[in-house]
Amino acid sequence: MYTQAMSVGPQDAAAKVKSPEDVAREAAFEARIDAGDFIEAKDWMPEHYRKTLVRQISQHAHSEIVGMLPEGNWISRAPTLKRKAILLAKVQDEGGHGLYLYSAAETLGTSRDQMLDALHSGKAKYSSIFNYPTTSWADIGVVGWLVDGAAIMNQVPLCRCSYAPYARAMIRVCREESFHQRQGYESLLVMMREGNAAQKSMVQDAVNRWWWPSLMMFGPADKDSPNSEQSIRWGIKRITNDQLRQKFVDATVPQAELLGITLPDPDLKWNEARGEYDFGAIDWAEFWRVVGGDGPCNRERLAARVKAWDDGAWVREAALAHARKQTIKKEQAA
Ligand code: FAQ
Repeated sequence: MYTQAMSVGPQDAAAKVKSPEDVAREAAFEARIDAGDFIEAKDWMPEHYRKTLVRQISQHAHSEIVGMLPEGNWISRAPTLKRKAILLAKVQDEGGHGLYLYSAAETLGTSRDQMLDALHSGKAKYSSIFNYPTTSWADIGVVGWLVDGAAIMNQVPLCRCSYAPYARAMIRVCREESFHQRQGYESLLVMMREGNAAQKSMVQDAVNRWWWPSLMMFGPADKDSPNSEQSIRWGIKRITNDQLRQKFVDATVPQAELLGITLPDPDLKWNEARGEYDFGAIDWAEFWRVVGGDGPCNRERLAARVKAWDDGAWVREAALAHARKQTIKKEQAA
C-alpha cells in the first residue's frame, strides 16, 4: 500500500508518493525528534529535513565569509595597533566559522563546491546585513555590538539544533561571537567616554544606520516566514524570528542607555503590561529589496567573493597536486 505524503515544503506543491518503508522511517524519525534526540549524519532523515539544513547551514556559512568583507575594509585603517590586532583576529574567526559551517553542511551530502557555486551564481542567500557599507571606524564597533549581538541571540539556540553536527559547530562559534560582541561594545564605550564631540557623533551616526538592518537580521515576521513552522517542529530552529528580535531589543536598549546613544526609533518604549519594549515598524520592503540583490553593496560583495575564488584557483590546484604527490609517496612506501 502506498500513502500520499504531506507536502514536503512551500516550494514542493506536488505531493509525493511514499513507500510503506519510508512512512515507517519517517514516523520513527518524528518520534526521535519529539523525544528530543539529536540526529547524526549517518542517521536516516526525511529529504526535506536534509534540504532545510543544507539551505540554512550553507547560507549561514556564506554569511560568515561575506561578513568578513565589511570589517576587512577597516583592517588597514584601524586607529591603533591594539584595535588592528583585535580586528584581524575577529575577521579571521569569521573565516573559521564559515569553514566549520561548510564542514557541517558537507556531512549532509552536499559538496563545498556545490555550495560555493550557489553563492557565486547568486542562487544562495547570505545575511542581508552584510550588504550595508562600513563608512567610518565607528561602524566597526557598532557591527561588533549590534551585528554580532544579533548573531549571538539567534545562534545560542542553534547550539541545541536537532542536527548534532550543526549544534556542535555552533558551540564554538557562539563562544567566539560573544568575544566579538564585547570588543565592539568596549570600543564604543571608549569612543563615547573619552572621545571628542566629532567621535561621539560618529558613533551615533553609525548606530542610526545599523539599528534597523540589525533588527532585519532575524528574518521576516513569523506570519511571513515560510520555513519557521516546520523548522521549529523539527527542532532546527528553537525560537521564532519575532521572539528572537524581541529578546534582542530588550537586551540592547539598556546597553544603548549605558553608552549614552539614542536608538533611532521614536516608538521604542517600555511596555509595563507586557514586560518588554515596544518598537516601531520595520521597513520590510527594504529587507526584501536587499535580500533580492538590490542592497547598497550586494553587487560589490558578490564580485569580491567571485574574485577571491578565481584568484585562489592556483592555490587550490597546488594543494591538490601536493596531496596527490603525498598519496603516491605513501602508496610507494607501503
Ligand atoms: N538575510 O522562512 P524564513 C553573523 C531568507 S552570521 C537574508 O524565516 P529561515 C556572524 C531565508 O533564508 C548571520 N535572507 O527562513 C558575523 C528564506 O529564504 P529561502 C547569519 C534572509 O531560514 C557577524 C526567506 O528569507 N546567521 O552575523 C534573512 O527559517 C559579524 C524566508 O525566511 C545565520 O545564518 C536575512 N537576514 O530563518 C559575521 C543563522 N532572513 O532560504 C561577520 C542561521 C531570512 O527560503 C561579522 N540561520 N532570510 O530562500 C537562521 O537562523 C535562519 O536561517 C534565519 C532565517 C533566522 C536567518
